[in-house]
Order: sequence, then C-alpha cells, then structure tokens
Amino acid sequence: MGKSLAEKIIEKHLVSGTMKAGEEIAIKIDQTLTQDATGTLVYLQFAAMGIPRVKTEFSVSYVDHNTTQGDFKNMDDHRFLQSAAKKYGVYFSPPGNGICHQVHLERFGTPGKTLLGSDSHTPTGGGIGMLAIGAGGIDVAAAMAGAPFYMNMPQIIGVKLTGKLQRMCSAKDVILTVLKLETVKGGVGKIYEYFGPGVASLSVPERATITNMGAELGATTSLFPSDLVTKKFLELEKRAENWTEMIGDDDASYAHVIEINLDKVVPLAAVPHSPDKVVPVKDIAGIKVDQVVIGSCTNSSINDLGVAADILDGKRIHEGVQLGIAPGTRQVILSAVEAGIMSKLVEAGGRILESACGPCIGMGFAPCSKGVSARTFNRNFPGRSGTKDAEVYLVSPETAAAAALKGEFVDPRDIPGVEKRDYVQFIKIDDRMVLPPDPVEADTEVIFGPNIKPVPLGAPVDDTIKASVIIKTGDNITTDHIMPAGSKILPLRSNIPEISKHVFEQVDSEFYNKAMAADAGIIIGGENYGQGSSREHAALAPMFLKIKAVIAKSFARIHKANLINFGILPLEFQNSADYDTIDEADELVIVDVRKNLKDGNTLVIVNKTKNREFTVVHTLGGRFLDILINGGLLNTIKNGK
Ligand code: MIC
Ligand code: SF4
Repeated sequence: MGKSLAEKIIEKHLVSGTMKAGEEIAIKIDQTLTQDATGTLVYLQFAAMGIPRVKTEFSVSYVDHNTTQGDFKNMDDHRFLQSAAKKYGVYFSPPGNGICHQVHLERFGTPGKTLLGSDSHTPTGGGIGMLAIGAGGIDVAAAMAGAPFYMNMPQIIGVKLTGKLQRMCSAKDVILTVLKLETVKGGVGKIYEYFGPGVASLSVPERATITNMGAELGATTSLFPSDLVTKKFLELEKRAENWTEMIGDDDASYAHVIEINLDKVVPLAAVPHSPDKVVPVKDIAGIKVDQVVIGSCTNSSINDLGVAADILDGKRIHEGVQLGIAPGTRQVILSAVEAGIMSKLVEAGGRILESACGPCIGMGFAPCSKGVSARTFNRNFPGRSGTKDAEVYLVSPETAAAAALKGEFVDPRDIPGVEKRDYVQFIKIDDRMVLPPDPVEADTEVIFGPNIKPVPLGAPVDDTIKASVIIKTGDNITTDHIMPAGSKILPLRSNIPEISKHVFEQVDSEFYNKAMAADAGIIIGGENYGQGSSREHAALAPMFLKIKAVIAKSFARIHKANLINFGILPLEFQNSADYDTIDEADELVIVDVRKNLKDGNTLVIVNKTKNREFTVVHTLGGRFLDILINGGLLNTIKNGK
C-alpha cells in the first residue's frame, strides 16, 4: 500500500508513536514561526525553559498583528521581540515586512519540512508542500527548545481535484466549497491532502489560500504536493535549491476522499457569522456593500491584488463603498508598484493599508454601524472586525473588487472583459529587512517594557474541585469570544493580569467579576468549543481567573491543547443531554480528580445545586495527561519531565 504525502513527511519526522489515526505521536520540528501577538509569551516561556539558543533548523519571529501603535505598548513589544530573537538565535521580520504566513511562504517555506507556528493559519505553508501546523505559544517555545511536537495522529483525508478554475472563479471559492461540505468542525483531528490532475493548474499562492483556510475546518493542517509548479515558484523566489519533489503515492490510501471538479466551482461567499455558512455569490447579488477589504494571510499575493486592480482599472469605486487594500508582504508592495497594480488601485479610490493583519484582527478599518463588509479574509466571527453589529462576508479578491465597483454583491463573472493575469514576473526579492540573530550566544540584553509581565504558572490539578459555573455557552464558541482581540485588547497580550479583565467580555460583560467573586470556576460549552485562533491567552487568562475545567460537547484541537498546557481540565459530556441540565451559577463538585483521571477516562460530576450527577469523559492519555496533572507544560518542563 502506498503512502500519502502527509504520512511520508510525518514518518520522516516521527520521534515516537505509531502512525495510527488517534494515537499519540511526536514529530521533530524543523522550523518555527511566531507572530508578535502570541510571540511575546512564546519568548518569555522559552526563556523560562532555560535553553540559551533555539535548537531548530530555522526559526523566525514576525511582527504583523500589533502594528497600530496607539501608545508605547506595541513598540515595546516589538523591541522585546527583536532583542529576544537576536539573543536566542531567531530571525526577526520587523513590522512592515509583511504578514507572517505570506512572508514565510515566499521566503522560507521548504517542501518536506515541518513547521510549527504560534498562529492557527500556519498551515498556509502546506501550499508549498510543508507539514505546517498551528499551535499554542508554549508548544512552539518547546519546539524551539528542541522538544518534538506531540499530537494525536490525524486521519488523512484526500481532496481530489480535477478540471481547472473558470474565469473569475478563485482558489478562495475552492476552500469555501470544502468548508460548505465539511463545516467548521468537520476537520478536527484531520489532515486534508490535495491531489489529482487539477492540482497542477493552481499556483503556489492559490494553493496557500486553500491550505490557509483549512484552519477554518478545524483541521490539523492541509497540504499540497511539491511539484513543478512549486519548483517554478521557488525559482522565481530565487530559492531553487530549496525545492524537492514531494508527492503522495498514486495508491495512497485516504480515510475518505472528497472530489472537487474545479470546472464546476463558482464564486462563493461565507455569509455572517461563520466561515462555513457558504452560498453562491449570485444568491446574495444586490445586497448593498459598505466596505471592501482585500488582504490578510488568505488573499494578499501579487495576483490577488492584480486581479482586483484589473477589475477596477480605469474606473472608480462606488461612492457608497470604502475600499482598503493590505498587501501581504513588503515584497508584494514592491512588486505591485513595479507591475502598475498599486496605481490602478489607488486611482480607483482604494486606500492602501499597511502590510499587516490590520482589519482582519480588528486593528483599524472597522466597518460602519450595521455595515456590510466584503473581505478576502478567513474569519467572519461576530465583532472581530471591531464593529459589533457589522455583517462580514468572506469572498475572493474577484468578488471583493466587483462589489467595490458596483456597491453591492455581484457575481464577478458578470463583469465583462477581465481575465486573471499572472504577475509573478514582477516579483522583487528583498530580504534586507529580515535581521539575523547573533551568530553565537552573546550577551544581548532583552528589552522589557512596563507592559510586559511574567507569565503566570498553573498549579497542579486539585484532587477535589468545587467550583461554580461562571458561564454556559452555545456551540462553536470561538477564541475571539473567549479572549477578544482588536485595537483595545490586543496590546495587552504581554500582560495576563490586565488582559484577563476582558475574558468573554462580548458575551457576558460580568464574566470577570463573576470569576473573581467565585473561589473557583467552570465553563460549560457546546460543540467545537474554542474554534479559531491559537491564542493561548484564551486558556491562560481563564486559568488566571481560577477556571479549573471546561466541560463541553466537543473541543477544537488547538484550544484543547492550550487548556492542557495551562492545567485546565478539558472534559466532554458523556451524554450531551446533560448539557441541558446545567445552569450558570450551579455548584459542581468533582472528587478524586487525579486518581480518576489516571485510572480511566470518565469522571463523575455532582451538581450540588440541581442535586444530580452526570458523567464526563476525558480523552487524554500519556504525556497530555501528565502535563495536565502537573498544572501545565511549563511546570512539566521545569520539573525536568
Ligand atoms: C487570528 O487570526 O485569529 C490570529 C489573531 O492570527 C490568531 C493568533 C492570535 O490570536 O494572536 C490565530 O489565528 O491563531
Ligand atoms: Fe493575521 Fe488575519 Fe491571518 Fe490571523 S487570519 S494571521 S489576524 S491576517
């Protein structure tokens, strides 16, 4: 039996375990990436591990999230990150150089390597044939310290592509097709591997759009083969030496195969407020649009900007629309200037934003009240744009530009005379902004600003947990609900006591006060609790607020790992009907916790308020259980385990 590409890469990096779906495995990590909003904690935790220099082949620290610099906090973080990178052996990509995933794809991604990143969209690297996985910051710190990455072996799902995308249909429409089929929780515990004759028709940035947004499926990662298209991309990037052919075997066996005929893919949109609420653009045609943004790590390559420029060439955007454009990298800006793309966009009325995450994470360019915003991004969770009642639609650059032109959604195939062009010959390579680390360990001083506070440590799991339910949520709660981002809260990422005041703020403004008033707390969740970002703050801040357990119907992968890494019990209802019997403020008691965690996989919870019992399951074994019981990963590492 042949092997899939994912299996081949995992096998080559396997440190422990067997490649049987669901079993705990550990893989060697070749490269890491961090971004600033999660990165400050990564380097604080790396320092706490007492390892002087990173042990990976290559690690990069990017600054792309916190770049509005409304006061000293953002730039203090930048300085900290720059000095820490220099000291610990990490390359530093400063603000202005671009969005981590796009820069990494263009400049550093290498087929066949493993990449662990403290950002959920790290799988963008799958577009170039890497096994690229998003994780919580402390897992990335541990990988930098030379530890392997532990996970349960995912199921490998094959996505067979045939045909070729038709005019004005886009890679974004392909991943929206997959999201419609698989939903935001369909990918948990899975890797999506793309293969088949249609693959060769997609460029590396197009493939990266698809693997990037595989994060919205909840998948561990997604990947494409490294073929002649990849070779051409690496030649254009003047990195031909990084190319190797990496292809799954013809007779590879997949747990399940999804077939997509690219000929049949049509322009699609994810309507508010979930990336899997996908409809054809023609079904929303006529809805008035107030704002359009082209950018983010999903769609900000030169060809993404190029097709928008060609749609808008010689025209003016509709008077009711504001258009923002955030190029993915500094390289894209330089190339787009050379190609005449920037002037077309500016002449049409576009506002050029910084090459950074920007509006995607609520850092500026918020829509108006009840505004309809068409964005080429990957997430449209409520409130994420910075405007609570905004309606965000996720679309391709083609659909976004067409909406900017008409002031309403319109199927981009109805815009006559524009063909997508390939602008890659304009690519300009310029790595001069990227700073190398000290060549050897040196006495570089790490610079701390007053907003950078020590990372609190978890405590070993109590043997008896008596706690009250602080909040009961519904299904698909995102980390944006748990620990919101945006221009007000994002600057507090290095200060856990301060950021903790904002936990669940948009869902229940009293959450912080209720958690502080209780001796200990429990959160009740529905399905897919913690979907979305990798931010470990969504576990660390609740830990700081004495949350001892989250009891949910199911969990998203990265968030569950983050809960374990900070000593919070992730427990699942054995019988999901028990969810209905619990209310906020109920007093719950769990006895013999440590023994029961180790002895089996169920725990009995007594609901004192309702005078009833129910059973929960934990799916943790081996190392994950030890980490949890020790009160988190840092404790475990500090205790020399
Ligand atoms: C996101 O898109 O939600 C983020 C902001 O990039 C996060 C990381 C973070 O919260 O800092 C992610 O995707 O992991
Ligand atoms: Fe940045 Fe948005 Fe990509 Fe997250 S999804 S890394 S905020 S551009």
